[in-house]
Amino acid sequence: MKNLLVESLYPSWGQAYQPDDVLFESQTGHQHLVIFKNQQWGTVMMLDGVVQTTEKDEFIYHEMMTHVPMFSHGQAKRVLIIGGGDGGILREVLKHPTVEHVTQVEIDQAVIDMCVQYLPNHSAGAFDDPRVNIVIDDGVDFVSECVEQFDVIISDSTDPIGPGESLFTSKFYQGVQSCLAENGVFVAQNGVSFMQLDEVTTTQQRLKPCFNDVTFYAAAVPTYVGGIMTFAWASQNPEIRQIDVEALATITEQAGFKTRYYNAAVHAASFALPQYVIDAIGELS
Ligand code: AG3
Repeated sequence: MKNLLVESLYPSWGQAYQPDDVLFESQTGHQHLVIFKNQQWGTVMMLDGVVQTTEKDEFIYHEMMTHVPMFSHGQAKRVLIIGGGDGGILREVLKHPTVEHVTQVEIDQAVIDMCVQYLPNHSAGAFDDPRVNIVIDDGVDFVSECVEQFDVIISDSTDPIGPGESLFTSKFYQGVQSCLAENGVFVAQNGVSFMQLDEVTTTQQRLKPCFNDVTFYAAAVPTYVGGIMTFAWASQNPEIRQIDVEALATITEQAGFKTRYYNAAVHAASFALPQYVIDAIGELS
């Protein structure tokens, strides 16, 4: 293998890709964006040297970030997506027949444009859906000033370095709290827990003052190397995540669309956390 593209996330260890063809590369004004082809993973998108998404394994992340909060809520009509410029979350959200309106706030127009062009199956036409309103803005500013309320809010951010950093702050979580409807659910990508355990404890500490129920759920996403990725979960109503597997199975069946990773049993099991994560966040409520 030659001319490898090495992920720069961790200082002394990482993953490397052989780019067969670099489709796009530029400094967008917000971050460094590169999209390339790789034999194993298909088309890959990196921001500031960190793998964001690949054609081959994107479904795991996008289904778990979307269907866990959406099916737990059960009747989400209004959804807010922060980040997610590749359109993968939007595509999954729109599969839910309950959805009437989606607002997506992405800071970087270039990510949307280049992903529509080079990763078209991520959005699969979702940006053209009449239920969707795209806002190019900073996520923290948007939630701080927003007067609307949403049933589900999904934060599909980069790691807390560069433009993604503000999406892990108390200010952002306070904004999310203020625009989450009654019985609403907030979820956020929260890093690979074995490698980024401080992210789990920091998020827990910052979410706790704003929400009655704060926890994490997990899934292993192959190209987010280092073990399981944790997703933060926050809501004011602890009952929302107590939904049992059978009830979930009925709801998912009624929704009438197919998934490739998500199912009711995976949903329920994803809230089981390894002991080192439980110990790090203290007693779970
Ligand atoms: N955003 C999350 C990428 C996180 C990578 N971090 C890591 N491996 N620790 C993905 C955007 C997909 N829509």
